[in-house]
Amino acid sequence: MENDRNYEILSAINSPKDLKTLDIKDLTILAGELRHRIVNTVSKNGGHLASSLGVVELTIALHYVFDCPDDKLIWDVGHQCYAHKLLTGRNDLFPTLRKEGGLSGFPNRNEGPYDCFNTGHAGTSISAALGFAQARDSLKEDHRVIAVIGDGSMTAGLAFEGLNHAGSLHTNLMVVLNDNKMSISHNVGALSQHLNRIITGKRYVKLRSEFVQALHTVAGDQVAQFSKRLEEAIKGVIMPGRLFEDFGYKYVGPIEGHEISYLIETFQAVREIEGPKLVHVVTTKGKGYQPAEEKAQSFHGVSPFHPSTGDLPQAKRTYTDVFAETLIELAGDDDKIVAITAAMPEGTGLSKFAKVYPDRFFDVGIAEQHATTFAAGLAAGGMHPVVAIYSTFLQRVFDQIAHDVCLMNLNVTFAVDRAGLVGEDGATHQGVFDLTYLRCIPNMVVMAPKDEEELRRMLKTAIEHPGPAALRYPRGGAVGVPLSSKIEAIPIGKAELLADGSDIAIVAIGNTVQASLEAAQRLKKDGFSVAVVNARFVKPLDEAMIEAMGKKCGLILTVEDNVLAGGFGSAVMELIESKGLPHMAVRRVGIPDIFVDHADQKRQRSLVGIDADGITATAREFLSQNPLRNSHAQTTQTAGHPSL
Ligand SMILES: Cc1ncc(C[n+]2csc(CCOP(=O)(O)OP(=O)(O)O)c2C)c(N)n1
Repeated sequence: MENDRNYEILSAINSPKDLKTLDIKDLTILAGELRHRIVNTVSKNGGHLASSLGVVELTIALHYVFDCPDDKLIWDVGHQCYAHKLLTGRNDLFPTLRKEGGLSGFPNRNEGPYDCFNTGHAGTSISAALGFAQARDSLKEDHRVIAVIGDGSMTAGLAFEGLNHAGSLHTNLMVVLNDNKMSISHNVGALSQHLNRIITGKRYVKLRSEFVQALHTVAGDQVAQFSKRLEEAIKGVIMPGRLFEDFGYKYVGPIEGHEISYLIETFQAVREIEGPKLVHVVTTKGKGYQPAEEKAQSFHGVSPFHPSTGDLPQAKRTYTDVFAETLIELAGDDDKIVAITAAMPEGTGLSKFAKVYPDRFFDVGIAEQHATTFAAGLAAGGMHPVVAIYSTFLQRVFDQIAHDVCLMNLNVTFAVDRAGLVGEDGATHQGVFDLTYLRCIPNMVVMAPKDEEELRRMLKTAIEHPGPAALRYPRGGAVGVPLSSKIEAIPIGKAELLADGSDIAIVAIGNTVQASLEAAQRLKKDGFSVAVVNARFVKPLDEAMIEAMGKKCGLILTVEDNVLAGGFGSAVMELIESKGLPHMAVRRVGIPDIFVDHADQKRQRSLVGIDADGITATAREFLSQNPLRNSHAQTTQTAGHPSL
């Protein structure tokens, strides 16, 4: 791929109106320019490449036929919206994609009226579109509403809830099913097989008519009657879109999704049909950029890469890698261990597990709630299920965790990946609520490792614990500590004192422990005596340790990569309140009551003050506000730090 290109047609498009004056030849050239612009930018900024490349013609056709922003276009997940951004006045800003202060990688209402609904999690588009359609009807407005949803996202239960409701409301709504046979990995499940049958259905349709015709010719009335019934039955199995027709939709498809003229004609015709309709469009993920077409899974979401060769950077060893390898190791000794992912075999590392234990691995599709209740059933039936889900997607599963797992105190392990601030994916993907929503549920054990060796130990601890347990670990590279050959479980609720001290106790959880150790070093240079506790458990807390350190230091500074509301620091405060512990002041470092936008992960940590700089600054302020907490602090203050 050449690096520089003159985007002659694209540069002249300031809004979708400008598209409508172009002919098919120019629209086809525009598709090439969009692809080039997307590959070029994503190769620098990282992002979701293959999905966006797959919908270039679809996006052009939708904006050509419909009149956004009056018409409402809602992208499911929204990771495929780059061409949409480029055609809706954001070409100039596109180089800022996923950068701090720049364009979001997902639809975002703050960027203007063309992004009418924020997305990032799968399966929301049909429900949201139906809400828009109903609002339009209630307000007696007149515009169209279109949801674009992938075959992967269609496996989400929420998508079916929307589909089901829309089918009964009979309002004007168009669902575009973008079928590329892929979720991030190959799509799974019966729906995916159904769609495949539709796509390859021409063969069956031909077969059906030949068969029925043959029956008519050779048979009399009775057999003809039978053949009619048979035809109906066959139709149910093989008529394209019968499933959607039964849901109350007019089904149109399957349609080749890279033929602009064909797409335009189809949308123009379907636009005029009243009621709910579903257009089934068949696309190729990664279309037009060979490396992404060949390795659609690897190019789903990428870090910066070399655009001419398509060479992806070598990934650093991550917490996810260590999790997957440890699970394989533990599964060797315990054949009750099974692993479950909700459409993220690569992201959670479980694809490695699947290679070793294919019969003990389950990809359930984008169905986090089902994954959890399925795990509950497995546990109730005597297995040791490990459910690996990103923190942000586990948000969906609160009720299943409470009602289906914790209420029965079942042995389900939750491996909560991408916990904490995640970087460029931004607000929709931050994993910053899990400590809060997990620790409030009875029976749940909640832990977070300070490094990858502790992750190994916590995974063993969780699986051996005869009830529900969650361990959460961050996105990105592990610390790089050596791994022991024998994995030792950790006693439940046991913290680790990493450094003793008497002026202030920094009590940190998970990935904030390393930064806290660094902050302690700096505070020591200031002359303070600083204790550092690796809390390990958010629930149950190591009450004895916290009480002892609180009594000794008088000041407790809690640190977490989670929202402050209801998080780890709150747990410590609740402990102090419930035990009526005297003479202890607590200050909490964590994420304030905001949604943290996209930026790189390091920068995000710095912005909310959970890195070493931030922890040091808060500790200094805390110490300065409490100079008389204990005698040692008093001596230190008067001796060396009058300015604090
Ligand atoms: C609730 C939820 N679970 C998991 C994900 C992670 N995820 C992002 S895109 C994607 C696959 C979507 O597949 P599809 O809808 O077919 O779109 P495609 O990328 O194939 O165009 C997944 C699993 C998510 N965004 N939301």
